[in-house]
Amino acid sequence: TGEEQQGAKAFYVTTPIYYVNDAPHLGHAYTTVAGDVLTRWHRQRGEKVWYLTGTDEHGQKIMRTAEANGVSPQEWCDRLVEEAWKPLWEHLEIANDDFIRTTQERHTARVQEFVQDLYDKGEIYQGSYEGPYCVGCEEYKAPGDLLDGEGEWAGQKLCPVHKKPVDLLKEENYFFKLSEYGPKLLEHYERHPEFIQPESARNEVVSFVRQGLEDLSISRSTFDWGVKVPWDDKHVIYVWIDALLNYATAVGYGSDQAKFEETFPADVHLVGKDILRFHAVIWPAMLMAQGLPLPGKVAAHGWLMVGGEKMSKSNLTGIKPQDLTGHFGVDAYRWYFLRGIQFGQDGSFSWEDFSVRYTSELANDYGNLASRVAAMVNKYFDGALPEAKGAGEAEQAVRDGLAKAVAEADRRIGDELDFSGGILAVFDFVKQVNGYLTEQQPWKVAKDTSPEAQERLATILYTAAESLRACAVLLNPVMPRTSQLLWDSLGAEAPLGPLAEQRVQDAARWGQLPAGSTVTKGAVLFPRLEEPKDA
Ligand code: ME8
Repeated sequence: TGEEQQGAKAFYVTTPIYYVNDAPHLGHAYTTVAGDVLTRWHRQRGEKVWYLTGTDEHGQKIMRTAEANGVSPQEWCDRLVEEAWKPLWEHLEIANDDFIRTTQERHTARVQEFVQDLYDKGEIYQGSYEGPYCVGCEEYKAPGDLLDGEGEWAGQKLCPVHKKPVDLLKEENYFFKLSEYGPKLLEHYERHPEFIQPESARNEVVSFVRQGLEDLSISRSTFDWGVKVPWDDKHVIYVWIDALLNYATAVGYGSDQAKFEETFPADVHLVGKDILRFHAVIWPAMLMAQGLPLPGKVAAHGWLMVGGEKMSKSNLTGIKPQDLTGHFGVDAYRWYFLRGIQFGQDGSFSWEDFSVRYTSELANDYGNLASRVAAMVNKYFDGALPEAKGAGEAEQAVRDGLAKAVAEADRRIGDELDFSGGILAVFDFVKQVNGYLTEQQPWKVAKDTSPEAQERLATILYTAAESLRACAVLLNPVMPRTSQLLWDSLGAEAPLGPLAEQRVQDAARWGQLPAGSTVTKGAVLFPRLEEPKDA
């Protein structure tokens, strides 16, 4: 759009690039939907935004999975990306601008250059690593962090995340002088308290770095599914060094300087708390070593839990995102996890909780408001939005409520990544408008045919419809399909233009829907739920 300045820095949002050892589950979708909502929110502020997601395709975990399935790692990755990952993001209406795969040449060539540069600068030296490694995490582990195995694993050490035995490595590696970056990192955390969110995550990282950092092995020499170390092709680059660099290579690092400067560094790296240290310690140290600017924020969210454990590819109990969207719809799905879980905290999912919230908040509060208003405008004014003549105290209270909802949602979602708080602010406003209608009783006012009563009726219905106009705008980043249905039902597109071009900053400006707009009894926003099959 014309507002976007050519050459201005984009607001750059990333998700982790996910391992393609298996299909995506609710946890991956949680991060990616959050990023999408943040992206769409900033777009509706009129900002230029760049939203990146992708897949992490190297390393032992992928290699072993491919072997177990009797195909080459590359074939396995191609299949999973095309058949599972990209289709899910399309299904969930994820508006990413790019999708990076770490096996792409645009990535691998630049990763080699980056690592070669560090080697030339003396930031990398040769050594050997002896110690535990968890292939599930693709992470070198500190012996003190491991659990003691029992039963079939008696005498073995287990990864605290995967609860499975770790591998014991003894191999030649190259090391990055990470230990030298502790003081600089601490200084950065100190000067930029917003760098790690939430507070608890920040504290964890600070105390971890204060204990002293060890140098990091950045290559592996006992398998070959990875990017080759350019000066020693018996080694492949450690998958995490390869992976973190996606945030740079995808936006033109080493290939398109203009694009790189317009985009890099990320304003927000969204991550689960499992991979916080990689993003808040290793990644900034790599950037410092190369003299590149650091990201604005690493935002760690909590885990979706199943039966008290982190939901993972192996303990999903069979729930796929598609099972939930099939039952509740894509928009309700996008809404539910952000509405129900405080971003940063762990949360769990249950069909029952989802059903209850769907029915009370989406169908009864929001959906009903939209259908009632459209029905009354049709019944009393033949579907032509009436003009509001004069506003009383009750109408002023609605306008004030809207102004408050807009300011609060904008601050919470756009600035603080407090998705549940921001969504709640909008839904409180929905409740307020419902309360307004209950008090004003337009259906009773309508029975009085006097001109004063008819004017009053017009004012009430206009107030409700104009409130809904704002709800469609504010909820569009979260629920784009239903917001469009509402936008269409209010006849807003013709006078006001496309929904995605409505600005958050203008959402509270009263009186945008012109009198005479054609209000139709559109599709039901949130249909009554079918009984679950097993109920
Ligand atoms: O870690 N709850 O990939 P990954 C919430 N390739 N979020 C969850 C989750 C859960 N139970 N399970 C997974 C990797 N996630 C690396 C990343 S980035 C340079 C490389 C989400 O496939 C969450 O965002 O294991 C978590 O950080 C990510 O998926 C891990 O995905």
